[in-house]
Amino acid sequence: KPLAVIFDLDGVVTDTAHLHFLAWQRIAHEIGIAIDEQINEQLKGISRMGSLERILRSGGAEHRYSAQDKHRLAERKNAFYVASLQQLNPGSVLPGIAALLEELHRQDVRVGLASVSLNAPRILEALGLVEQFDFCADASRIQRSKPDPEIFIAACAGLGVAPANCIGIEDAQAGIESINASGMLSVGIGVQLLNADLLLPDTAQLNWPLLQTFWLTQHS
Ligand code: G16
Ligand code: MG
Repeated sequence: KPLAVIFDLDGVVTDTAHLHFLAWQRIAHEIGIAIDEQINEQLKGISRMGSLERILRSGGAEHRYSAQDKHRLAERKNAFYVASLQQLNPGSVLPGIAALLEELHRQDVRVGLASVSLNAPRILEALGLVEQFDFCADASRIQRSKPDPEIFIAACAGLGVAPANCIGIEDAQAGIESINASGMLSVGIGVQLLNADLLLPDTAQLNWPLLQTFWLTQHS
């Protein structure tokens, strides 16, 4: 069996993508850029500054702002986003996740978090899941965002488990690439992801027997 399972946060443990979108939409509107849910897909798993750069580019405004302006916009977006996190509670955990976390602990499988969100600790707190994670990679100490494997490798290192003994779970294409490059097995959540070693339509399908069977199939 795997020695550890490492989770992405947004899109796997809870759905904060819509809250990110609403906060970005507000900022974009203020500077005269219209964004729709389609661009939101491209922002999943992408860092805060990386997301802002993509939004500015989509409005042809990438050269209109200084580095300082961009920092101010990103900070303003984060203030809206953090305020909206107040709606999160234990009921906001995606289907199947709470039961899987409990079963992993019963099975003595280590549990890690690999989120690029600087708000990850407060989100886990709001969801009542702090105790369920043996180690959370610190997004502020990551040099290279997903699809680089750095954050998943940091989560493995913090758990003291080699990537070859881990499963990573992601809902974003950049995240699947990050897991694959780290040497872990990848589980994708969603229908449009490429290159996941196992692809499931949603988190409700996730459970320990399925992960165990998947692991055995990959190692036979
Ligand atoms: C999440 C979201 C991204 C967001 C990023 C940074 O990543 O998917 O849309 O831009 O975190 O978040 P923050 O602005 O809170 O630092 P993940 O890795 O949890 O999917
Ligand atoms: Mg995600």
